[in-house]
Amino acid sequence: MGLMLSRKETEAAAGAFDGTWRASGEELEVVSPIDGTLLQTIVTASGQDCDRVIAAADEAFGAWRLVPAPKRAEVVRQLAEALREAREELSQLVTREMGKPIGESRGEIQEMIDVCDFAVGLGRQIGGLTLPSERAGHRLMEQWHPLGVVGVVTAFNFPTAVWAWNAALGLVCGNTLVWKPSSKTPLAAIAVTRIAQEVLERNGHSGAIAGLVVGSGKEVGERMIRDRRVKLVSYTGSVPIGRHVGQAVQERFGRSLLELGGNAAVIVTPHADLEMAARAIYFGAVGTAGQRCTTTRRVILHETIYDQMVVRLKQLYAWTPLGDPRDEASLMGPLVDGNSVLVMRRALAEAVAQGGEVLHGGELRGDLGPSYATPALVAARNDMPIVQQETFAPILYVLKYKTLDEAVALQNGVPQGLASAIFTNDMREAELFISEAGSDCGLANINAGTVGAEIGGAFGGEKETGGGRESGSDSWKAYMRRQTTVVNYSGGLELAQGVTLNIDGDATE
Ligand code: UN1
Repeated sequence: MGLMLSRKETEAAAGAFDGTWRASGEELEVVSPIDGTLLQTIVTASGQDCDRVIAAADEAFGAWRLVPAPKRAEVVRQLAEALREAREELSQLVTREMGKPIGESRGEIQEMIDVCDFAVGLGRQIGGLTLPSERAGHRLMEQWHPLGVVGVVTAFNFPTAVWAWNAALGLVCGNTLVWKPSSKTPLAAIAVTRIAQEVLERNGHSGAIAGLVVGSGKEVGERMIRDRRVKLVSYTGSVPIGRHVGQAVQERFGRSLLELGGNAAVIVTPHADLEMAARAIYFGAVGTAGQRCTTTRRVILHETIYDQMVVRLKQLYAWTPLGDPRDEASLMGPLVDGNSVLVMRRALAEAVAQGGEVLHGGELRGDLGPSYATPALVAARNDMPIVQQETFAPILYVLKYKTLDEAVALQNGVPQGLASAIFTNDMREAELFISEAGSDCGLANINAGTVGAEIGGAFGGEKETGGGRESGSDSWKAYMRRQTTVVNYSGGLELAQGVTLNIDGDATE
């Protein structure tokens, strides 16, 4: 099979797959954030390549939808096996390409395997309801049918797992895929697509079922969102682009599934296990160099434990093992590129200008490489404009509260609504937080941090996060079309709602 990096580095790889690998767009140099080395040059997909990949996926759908769901699930089972075999190689590739620590990359590949396993079971469970009909001798039921081509647009921070959440479910549901990965992480996408290709072809199916287009949003993304053959666009990324995607897809009455920005907060009450809270907050803020949508960006501390918690967080921040993410000892690696470091520095300057105070970190670490910075802890207020935004960097804003109602209002007082958590051993506080008067987020945890959502639950959030749900629970329903069916086996015609058809005698005249 051979993953991307085993190829000669001088050989430009094709960034489009429709059953064969060929691309005619511009060249793209993929550079490692670890040390700036050129990993590979990719020929990206042109607009025409994109059309071709969508057409091939659409054609492949005709046959794939007819394969019984348990048999499609068997292909996904084999995909999980192939991913298990490639786990270490893929993990190393993810780390080299986007810079997350190797332990986190292994966790990401594990997440792909887990969601495939989940989807295998789903192959025998995508059933609809049978409901009581109001008419005698009638059956009322619903069925779930495959949708068609699913466009999957993924971000750099989870360059493989987010595809897997969509792909494993999408494939078992009978759909075909066109994947547009982030242009920062095409190598992981090419490697994963090759694995999928191998598994599909080995089972006698077209590789075009798992199509790929590496390319710019303008050239390739625009086509995908406007193409009527793409029945569902699953987009993970920023709020402004997500708003554009949602509108463009809606205009043609397509479906979109949006996973946009987060601005997760953790509330710590006086009744919390403070050390447990400090560690969860620390990892939630610093893990993946603050580049998860579930990253802890705000911590809301009760005034009585504020000083103590800040001291402990400062200690943990100062301890941070920052370095080469291939080194098992590094807890934090570089940000994805030099621009992200600039964005982080700009956000810190804005925070200070808006009345915040940097308590720790935020320094460039040019000695380690061009995209390294120390994680920052900033005393702030929730209404500062910069706190209301998602800056994709390791900046944690520290806020203070007096009453729990105030803390919940602060937690909810941002435009985003993805992840949230409370640390408390007081049952009333905990229950209030997850009640209808509590967190308004799609994910709300008690005594567990905001990052590291399990694949078994539905993943996604409210408000500007976009409302989509992926991965576990009944998220599969987004990947299918529902059909309500009445079967009349009574031998007579009975109209619904008690309506009668008054035809006297022979009404043929
Ligand atoms: C993302 O940041 O886009 O909950 C997804 C988590 C991961 C997924 C994050 N399982 O942190």
